Amino acid sequence: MIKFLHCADLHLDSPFSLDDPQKAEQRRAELRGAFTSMMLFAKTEGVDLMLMAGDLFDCDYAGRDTAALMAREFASNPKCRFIIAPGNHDPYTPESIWARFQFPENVYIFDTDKLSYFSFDDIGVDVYGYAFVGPSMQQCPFAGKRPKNPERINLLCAHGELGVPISQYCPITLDDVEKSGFDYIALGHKHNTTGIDRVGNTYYGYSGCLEGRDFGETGHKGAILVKLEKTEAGELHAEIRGLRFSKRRYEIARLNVTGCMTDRDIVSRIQKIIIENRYGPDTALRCILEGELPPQLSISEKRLARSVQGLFSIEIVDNTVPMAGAETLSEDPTIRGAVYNALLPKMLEGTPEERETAARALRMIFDALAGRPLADDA
Ligand SMILES: [Mn+2]
Repeated sequence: MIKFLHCADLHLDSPFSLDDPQKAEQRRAELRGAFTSMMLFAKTEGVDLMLMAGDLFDCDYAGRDTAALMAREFASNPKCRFIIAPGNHDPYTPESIWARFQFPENVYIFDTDKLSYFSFDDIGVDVYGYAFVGPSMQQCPFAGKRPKNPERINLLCAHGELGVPISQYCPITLDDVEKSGFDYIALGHKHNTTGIDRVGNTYYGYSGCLEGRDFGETGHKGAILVKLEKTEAGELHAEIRGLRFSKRRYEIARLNVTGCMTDRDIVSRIQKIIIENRYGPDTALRCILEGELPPQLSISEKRLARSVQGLFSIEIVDNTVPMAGAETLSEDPTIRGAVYNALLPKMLEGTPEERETAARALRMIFDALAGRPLADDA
């Protein structure tokens, strides 16, 4: 039986998208922390191999100190072989860190866009792979190819885009996977894990990234631990487990706030979904407010965000419509009723932008008529 970890898309040193630059810097440090946690796990678990399926760096941001950190981590676990298949963000070029930096002996880096492999005779494993040698790749290097020694455990470590035939990032078809003859294909490129599936005799899938970097990459992130055994008859037994290494997670919640009369009502509903979903100090939350609110309640996204407790950070998006009490408003003989009736069709049937503008206009006018200071969005 062999044991390996499958990870990808570390994007070490990449910038984080968060409003607060201090928190973005903290996130960069935490990403390195997630990486070292994974390395510590590999050591204590005694994995034989680590398959790293590309985009370990964002190439514009790859610092030598981060390369040095990686090299130190690799060297501290000499029993584990680290196999790296450079991706579209960290392609193997003569100037790249892969070519120029001296990595320890237990690190194996694919350096061409043709399929090649490393043999590990002591554990009966061949690891195939290839490298991006530039920011894009039009063809799948393993399409129509098969491993040389079918009786061995044959793994593929690869960066590419599965199921997108016109992809610029190494288009891979399910047919390529099914006919490949590999026992396990460790893919990188998609930041949200797909889980590991099986087609024909091949396990395949995306591990996802180690830490989410924005609201497009929600949920816990990590790597995949695989235990594989191949019998003499060529039968495959696999135990596959997703592991969490991320320190934080991005989450998006939609919240209907119809019935709320004050800021405090809205904040207490937000606190309620935080508890229900077990969001906590590890969570960067985007909370999208929906539903109908009294027109005189002027929402400030920033002010609401400052009142919410218990999260790493929160971003509030106000998609509500000022509607409650509409019956009386539409009959209001003053300018309030006239404005309301004029904006109502846009608020009900407009495009999302028109609805937002109409709702904002209504609140501003009502605020102005009531002599309230305008909603503070600063
Ligand atoms: Mn990629």
